Amino acid sequence: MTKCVAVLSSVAVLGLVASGCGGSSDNGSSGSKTTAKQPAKRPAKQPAKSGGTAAKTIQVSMKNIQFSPKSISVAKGTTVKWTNDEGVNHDVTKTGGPGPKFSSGTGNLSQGDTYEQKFDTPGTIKYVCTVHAPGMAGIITVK
Ligand SMILES: [Cu+2]
Repeated sequence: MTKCVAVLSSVAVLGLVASGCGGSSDNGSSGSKTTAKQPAKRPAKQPAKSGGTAAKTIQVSMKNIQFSPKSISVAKGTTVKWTNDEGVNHDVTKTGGPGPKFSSGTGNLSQGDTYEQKFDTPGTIKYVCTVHAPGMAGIITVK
């Protein structure tokens, strides 16, 4: 089929329609798009950076033996990313609310470490740093 692509390419350069290449459905991904410009390499598979409203990430800092912000409200499907911003080990461990349990592992987040968790189930999730609980706790409201 590579030969066919090459022919198709050169035909396209000549400005002719590629009808002579044994059917148009051969190159499955082309669909109705007529952008046959780079037939050799095909990096067009990348889903164009998951922007949009669905895949969002909210940052929470761990600083002064607190989560900051302590309470956040996020849309369903949001990922929360915690970052330890001080030289004290912390962790992120769910203590209540809907959805799956999660924990970064007791006290295993050193300075600069991050932990991510996605929230798909609406409700109020409570979590703590088990090292500094109950003083170091946070709430995530998923809508
Ligand atoms: Cu802590």
